[in-house]
Order: sequence, then structure tokens, then C-alpha cells
Amino acid sequence: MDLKPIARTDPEVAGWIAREEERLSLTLEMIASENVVSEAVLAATGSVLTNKYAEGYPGRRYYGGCRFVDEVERLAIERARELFGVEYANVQPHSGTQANMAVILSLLQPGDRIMGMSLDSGGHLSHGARANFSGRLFENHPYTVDRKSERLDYDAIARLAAEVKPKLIICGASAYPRIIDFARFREIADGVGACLMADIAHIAGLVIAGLHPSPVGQAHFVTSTTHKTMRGPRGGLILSDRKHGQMLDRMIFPGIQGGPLMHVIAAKAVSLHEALQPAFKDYQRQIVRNCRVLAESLLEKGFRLVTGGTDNHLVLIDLTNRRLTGRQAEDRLEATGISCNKNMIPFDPLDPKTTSGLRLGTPAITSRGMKEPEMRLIAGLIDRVLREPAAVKPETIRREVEDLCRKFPLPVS
Ligand code: DSN
Repeated sequence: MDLKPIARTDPEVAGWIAREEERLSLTLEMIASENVVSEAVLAATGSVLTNKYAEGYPGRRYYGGCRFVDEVERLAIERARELFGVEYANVQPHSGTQANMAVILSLLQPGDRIMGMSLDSGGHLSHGARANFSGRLFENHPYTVDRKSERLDYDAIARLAAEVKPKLIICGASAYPRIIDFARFREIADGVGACLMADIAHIAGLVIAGLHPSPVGQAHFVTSTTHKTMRGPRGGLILSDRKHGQMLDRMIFPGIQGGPLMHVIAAKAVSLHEALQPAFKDYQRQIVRNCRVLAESLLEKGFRLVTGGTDNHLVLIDLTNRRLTGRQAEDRLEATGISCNKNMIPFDPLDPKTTSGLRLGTPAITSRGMKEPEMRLIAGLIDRVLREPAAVKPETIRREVEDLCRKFPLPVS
């Protein structure tokens, strides 16, 4: 990125951005929810569209001068509809949580009952966690995975739904390495007269590529982020039927947001165009292949993986047999240039700031062009760092990480 205009007026900020660029290029980014956008997406995000106020929707704005941004937003909406095969899309949510908030507040009154996946089972804060608006305003009855298999137990979820009679069931996860059966969730929701919202923030790219069953046609409402496996700018998305459109549009604006971020919507349009190309499906296939090989290699090294493996873009390591907490492991890997995050495992006895687990994902390293051999190499590096930390100098591993990163340079095209 050309930092000269920033450096001329604000060398301090330009300096930190340059450092971040260097960090990104010499680090293995394995946070499962992060990715590396194309130069086209980056340019759209940094475009003059950031100047424009456009409260409202294409053709019905509260400001003049919107004729060009209208076209941009229309393109983003049409592309989202085509990609997911839906009648309605709203591309204005600033984040996945804003998308979830719009759906939840459209449907429910404070105090209504909901059912979302518990955080330690892999759910998201905005699915009813106590610290979040969704848990503060609504009565959440979280469901968990099965203790033994660590997979969703649909019979148990159905029993809980029959008992609780929620108005809304939320499915979708932030740290669940297996396929989610959206059809079964719909059956459960129908059985108790609840609405179903599927949050596919993590797996949207896999859904587009047909590598994970689509919730479209099953869930009444589908929400997503655009920056994870979808490889777009940071932001959110709502998909639904035409009949829900007016309600959702109104809840996003004027309900919970002000002016849309038109530069981000332009970048969403660009990334949705990229996602419509055949190469996007190849990319998604490689994410999943890489993750499978990463999982197999970690298992060979003696790591215990939650559910025993993966079907998607992430693995969740249970570190208890390594006598390490998630925080310790995250810190040690960070010191060697491997970026990932501590994560709770199902029924974790430790708190969310410590945790017994570590979440690793392959979307970003796959964007750089890394394939199966690199996954085996990376599993070996992780093993060395976490096996005998005292015997391994972080600088030694860091040099190997940097050598690997230099072979797969950024930015990606
Ligand atoms: N940032 C998301 C993730 O890491 O899964 C949660 O909001």
C-alpha cells in the first residue's frame, strides 16, 4: 500500500501501519476468523466513497449526490443474492454482530426466550451470551455439544426446545469444527413454532463453494460477516426472503445504525464479484484440504483435537494433555510468528481469558498460496513450540516461520 500520503501528514500512524504490514507479511496468520483481502478489495476500502453520507437505501436516501453509491450498493445486493440464491440481501451491517442484532430486534421483544449455542461449545457472544445485548435483553437458554462426542446433539437440542419454547433458535458457530445440520435445526424450530437464524460468519465461503450445506431454504434468516472465509472487507450481511425485507431494512436503518459505510459496501461488492469467479471455489476447496492435513498432522504429533478432527476451515486443540493453557500456548506461538487465539473447549474448566484450547484456521495462509506440504511443516513447528518450550529458542522457530512466509509473499492479487 502507498503510505506516502499518510507519512507526509502523520508519520507516526504511517509508521505503525508499515510495521503492521511487515508483521502480516512475516507472520503465519492462523486466526480462523481472519483473512487477507485482494488489492482490489483493499483499494475499494480506501476509496473516496468514505466521504459519502447515504442514510437510507438505493433510490430512497436522505441525502443528495447518491446516484453513484446507489449503483455500488445495488451491485453488492445483486451479487449477494446471486451467490447465495436468496430474494433479499442487506449489505449495510457494520459487522456480524450488527447483522444478528438487526434480526433479533426485528423479531423479539425484551424478555423473550431464545436458544443459542453456548460460548464454550463454540457459539458466539451475539447468540445470547450474558455480556452481550442478546443475553442482557433476552432470556437465553443455551444448548451445548454432547460431552462425549463434542458434536451438536440434535435430539438434546430438540428436547431443550420443547421445554423452553423459544421464539428464536440461533445456529452457527465461531469455534465448531464440524458440519452443522441446518435442516435438522429447522425441524426443531418448526416443532416449537420458533424462527431459525443461521449465522454463517465463519463458513460463508464454504457454503458458497458447496463444501458445507447451505442454510438458505432452511433458516428464516441468514447472517454473515464478509471478512472471514469470504475474504472481503470487515463487515456484515443479512440474507432472507423478500417478505422480511422491509422489516430488516428498517431495523438496520434507522433502527440500529446510522450512515452506511459506502467504501466498505464498495469493497463488499468487489469481494462478492471475486466470490462469483470459479477460482473462489478452488480457493475454498484448498482451505478445507489444508485444514484436514493440518488436523491429521497435529493428531500424528499427539495433539488432542476437539471432536477428533475437522470438516471445515478450523481445528480446536485441547491442550490439557500438554499441560498448557490456551493463553500460554497463544503467547508462545506469537513469540515465534504464528498468530492464533486461545479458545474455550466444550465444558472448559478455565475462564475465557485463560482457556484450555487453541483455535487454528487455514483461510489466511491458504490465501497466500500455502498447500498441504506447508501444513505439515506448520504442524511440526507448532509441535516444537508447544512440546518442549524450554528446549526451543523462539528466534529459531521465528526464522523458519519468516523463511516460509517469504516464499508466499503479500499482498495477494
Ligand atoms: N471474531 C470472531 C471470531 O474470531 O470468531 C468472533 O466475533
